[in-house]
Amino acid sequence: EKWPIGDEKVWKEGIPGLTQDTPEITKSVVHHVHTSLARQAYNLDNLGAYQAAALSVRDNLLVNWNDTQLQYSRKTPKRAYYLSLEFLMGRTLDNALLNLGLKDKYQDGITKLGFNLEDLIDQERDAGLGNGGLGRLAACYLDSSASQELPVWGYGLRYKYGIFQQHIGPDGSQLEAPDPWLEHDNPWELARTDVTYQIRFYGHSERFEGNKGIWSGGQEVLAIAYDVPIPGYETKTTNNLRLWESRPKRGFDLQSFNAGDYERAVEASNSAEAITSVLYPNDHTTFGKELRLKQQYFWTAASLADIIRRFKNTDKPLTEFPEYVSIQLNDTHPTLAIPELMRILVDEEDVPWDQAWQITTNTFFYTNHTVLPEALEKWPIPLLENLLPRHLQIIYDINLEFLQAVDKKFPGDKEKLARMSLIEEGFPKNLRMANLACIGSRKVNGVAELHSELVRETIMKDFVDFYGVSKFSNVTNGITPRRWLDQCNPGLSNLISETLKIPKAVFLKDLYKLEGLLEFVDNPAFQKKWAAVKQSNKERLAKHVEATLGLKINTRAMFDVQIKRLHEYKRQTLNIMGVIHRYLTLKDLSPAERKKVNPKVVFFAGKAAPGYYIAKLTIRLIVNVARVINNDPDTKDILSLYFLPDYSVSLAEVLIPASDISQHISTAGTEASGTSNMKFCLNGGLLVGTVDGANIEIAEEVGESNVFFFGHLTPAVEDLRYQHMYHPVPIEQKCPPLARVLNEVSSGRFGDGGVYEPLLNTIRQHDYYLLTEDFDSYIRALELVDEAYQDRTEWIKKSIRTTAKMGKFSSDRAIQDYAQEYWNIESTKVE
Ligand code: T68
Repeated sequence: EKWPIGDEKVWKEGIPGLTQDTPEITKSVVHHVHTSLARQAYNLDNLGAYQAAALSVRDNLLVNWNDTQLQYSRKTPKRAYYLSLEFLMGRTLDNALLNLGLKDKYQDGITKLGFNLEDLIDQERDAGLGNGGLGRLAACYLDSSASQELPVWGYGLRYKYGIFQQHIGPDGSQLEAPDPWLEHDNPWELARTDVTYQIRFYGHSERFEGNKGIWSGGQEVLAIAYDVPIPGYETKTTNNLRLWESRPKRGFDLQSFNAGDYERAVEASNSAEAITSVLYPNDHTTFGKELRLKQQYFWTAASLADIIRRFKNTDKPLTEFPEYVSIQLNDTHPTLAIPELMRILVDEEDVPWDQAWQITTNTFFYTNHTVLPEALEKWPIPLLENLLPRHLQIIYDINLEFLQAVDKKFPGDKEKLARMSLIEEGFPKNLRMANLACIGSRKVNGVAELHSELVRETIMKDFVDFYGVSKFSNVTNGITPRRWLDQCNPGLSNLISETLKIPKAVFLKDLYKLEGLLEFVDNPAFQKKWAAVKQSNKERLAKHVEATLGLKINTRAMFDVQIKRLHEYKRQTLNIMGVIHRYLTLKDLSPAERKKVNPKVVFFAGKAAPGYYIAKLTIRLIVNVARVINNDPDTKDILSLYFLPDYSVSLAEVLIPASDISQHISTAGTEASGTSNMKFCLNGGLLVGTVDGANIEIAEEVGESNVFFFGHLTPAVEDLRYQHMYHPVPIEQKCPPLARVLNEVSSGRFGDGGVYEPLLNTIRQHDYYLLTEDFDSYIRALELVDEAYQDRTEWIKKSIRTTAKMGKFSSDRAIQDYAQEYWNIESTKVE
């Protein structure tokens, strides 16, 4: 290969290397202080020092990034692309240092410069470009792909505002504020103003023979690429997360209006920028807002254009596209990529329709994350017709052909046709995104065994009959042990390494190695060290809470944690009713009896969608119950309750390692997987939970005697709901202890009772999430937890066994499943 430009030697001498030793590191940090920041030692604060350190680390990432990308373009391995509207990355500095293996060196250098690395790490704002599990899963998968040297890129949106900041108002209610994560320059991204695409909206579509069409007119918006390097652990491989920002097309809008319309021109430019301005904070509901649909199309169209341009650089024919490209759809949000690829192939590349469909259905893979009916995405047809007229035609053509095939296989089954159609009848008609994602993809998967079975038996039942069951499989979720063990719990990670006498990298790359801990379960000296790590994590959490909220926490108590989005199906309400029940029970005891009770601290954290009234009321109830309980001299030493505001990845990193027990208590069959359950267990916390999602597989691994299960099983749920609907029994009869709790809330024991009536009524009336059915066994499970915690040695053994059996839940395993079973990609070593 010939050197493309100038003097090769001069060029090569100029290529930067990695800054690997302390003098090089301090030099590069000082360099960034003086040049990138134009500051000096005299006026440098922690924030400035963080920024300079981050820029210095970024230099290292980019050196590796360049080598990786050059390798990919030279060797043209098959690549996979992970399309996700959310990437909940959290902070980067600490993670990048650990993956690069440079944390100690930077610690040294930063100390020499007069700063403390941990303080600098704390300066970073979370990249909160996601709502919860789905977005964090995407982040873990990027880490695992890079760590296993797999050619995987992520594609998403660069929201100006990520998930809102949560504040708690004087009455205990959630208040939302915009998340200013880009207020200071973001050192972890690189604007690629040369990588841009024009994305069309509105306009009109003409049709020609052979399903061809032309889409023109309307409005064009520019997509600009921002690249975020994704370093693998202990490898040079550094992959890319490409996030798109929307901008007005320069010149176009301003010229297309005459001088008198200047204000409208400016409005048009504002509306272009609005597309990527904010992350939608609604999880598990469909909203039907035009701007959200615009986000989805803008992002899928820019990503596909980019993928196709890269493929075309290889000079291979488009018929070979699926041999070089696999695209994973993270939920239905990127499903418009299916008609968009068809449009590009048929309208722009002159590929015959049938061949285009062949290419498309061999390229895409669809992951479902929920079976809750209200969460299945639907888009009003009139909205689509207006915004994406050509895509709607393509969707109709796909639907026609598909329904003809269904009719051929199941002649005359009109109801089946109606259920399977891409279009749901009604006023307005709706596009069913899950149906489109399914028929446009090679494989459909759920995220835990039970969930995948429910996908096959409920929402995809007709499709299983039509395609055969082999199209529908399971990939159980996983979490990255780099962030969720080593980074968040260095004490435990060190102890494991020292005990197993292996470097951390061995088990951080092969999590099954943790099984070696089983040998030490009965070793008293090890048990003691294990308990000491948990204790110091509890103290770290207490310190954090004292510093941020000014509250003092009893670190001798059992720590019980429920942290996740607020949702009725996740049943934070069950938890808070359980806390009130405990409080009432303690109040009934004599002072002497109370002295014998083991203290417990209950933590909640999580955000509610701003328009989700019942979820917000639940927060308000928790906060106000906390105010009463924590100030009651009878009980405050044995029971306290905290709602920690503004839950985030960074807060999770402090909470999870400190938990003794955590709650995963969704109504059976509603939580697709859950991933924090895996994080708690990896950090030696035990679970109390329902027989749902990944809880089941965790219990399979660690043994049921190490998990506190309760509640009805999935097959019972449907019938119980039917009973509640048609043969309701008053709650006083059904569940007297819960009735008592509701009455105490109603009667104003925790502030104005009337406020909570709508929340209480969800339980008293249909009780769709079956709190009254599960309350007794829930309370019993918590009693068993209390008993088990009394025998501290036995508890520690359970804790060790739990961590030891978490191998399966590494996202490395999950990504291997995707890479081998679906994408057919292989790892590529970067020289
Ligand atoms: C979660 N889904 C599942 N959705 O609830 C959880 N939805 O069980 C699972 O472990 C996790 O996905 C990973 O598979 C979500 O987090 C959303 O956040 C969401 C966002 C927008 C629209 C719909």
